[in-house]
Amino acid sequence: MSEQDYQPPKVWKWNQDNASAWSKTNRPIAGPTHEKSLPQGEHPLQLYSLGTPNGQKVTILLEELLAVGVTAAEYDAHLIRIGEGDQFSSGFVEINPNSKIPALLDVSETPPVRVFESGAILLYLADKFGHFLPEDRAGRTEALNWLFWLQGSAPYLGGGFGHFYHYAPVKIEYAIERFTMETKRQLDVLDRQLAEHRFIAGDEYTIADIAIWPWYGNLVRNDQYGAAEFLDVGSYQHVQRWAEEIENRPAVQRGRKVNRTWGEPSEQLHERHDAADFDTNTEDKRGK
Ligand SMILES: N[C@@H](CCC(=O)N[C@@H](CS)C(=O)NCC(=O)O)C(=O)O
Repeated sequence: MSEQDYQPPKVWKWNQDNASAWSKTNRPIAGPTHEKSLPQGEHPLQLYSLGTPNGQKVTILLEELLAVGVTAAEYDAHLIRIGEGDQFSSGFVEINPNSKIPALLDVSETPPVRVFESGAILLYLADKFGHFLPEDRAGRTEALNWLFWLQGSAPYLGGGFGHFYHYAPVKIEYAIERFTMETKRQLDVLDRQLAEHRFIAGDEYTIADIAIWPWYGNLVRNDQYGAAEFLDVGSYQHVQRWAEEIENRPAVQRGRKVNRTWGEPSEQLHERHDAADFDTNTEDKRGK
């Protein structure tokens, strides 16, 4: 049936025979599918994640915190393979009832504190350790404006544009048009802001940059969806300048490798339990 002929039925039914690449991920119900507890390492922070843009936000902030000497931000990053359904284990659902990476357990607190939603994790860590979020009310509010902007905007980029332009098995003009329009509008929002400011929320590098870069930085650096030419990303020159500056930060270079299972082997560190893992355990070095 072509998309023009499709008429939604009166009541939607879950077709479980429809075994697509995402059939282990996409379900119309919440809750666990299997009993399994989560592994736990030795560090104060236990992260359960995957190196997608939402995952990168947290590992970049953790690496930035360690880089400024916050040893209490030491962390174990455990790999959650969402294509295999790891996010539906009973242990994962206990710390994130929404079954999506990233999820954090702070075992340095009594009782341990669970944190889910990447934006909430960034805010929790910035508040807890007093870095990458201005203390004055106006500065803090501006950084949070952009953090919440990202949390509301990225689903149009990922679930909208990225899905229909890159992942969907059929190319649907209506959907690609709609989400391209919105993605380009968002890039223009960022470009105008970055024309006036070195960083997203002003002169200071904050969790707003750390949240936005994995999505829009990777996009304009052509590390996401192979859409650089299609979106004419070169025309967003202020976003380009900002994206390059952030990409050059050593903590960003480390953070983006954590829990990544695709791309160059040297860019993939499946699990991170120690700072030395970056030198010895990336996929090009493991077992050598
Ligand atoms: N709003 C959430 C979104 C998290 C999210 O969409 N995670 C995706 C990977 S990037 C996921 O875990 N998908 C698995 C699933 O949908 O079952 C956040 O910011 O943490």
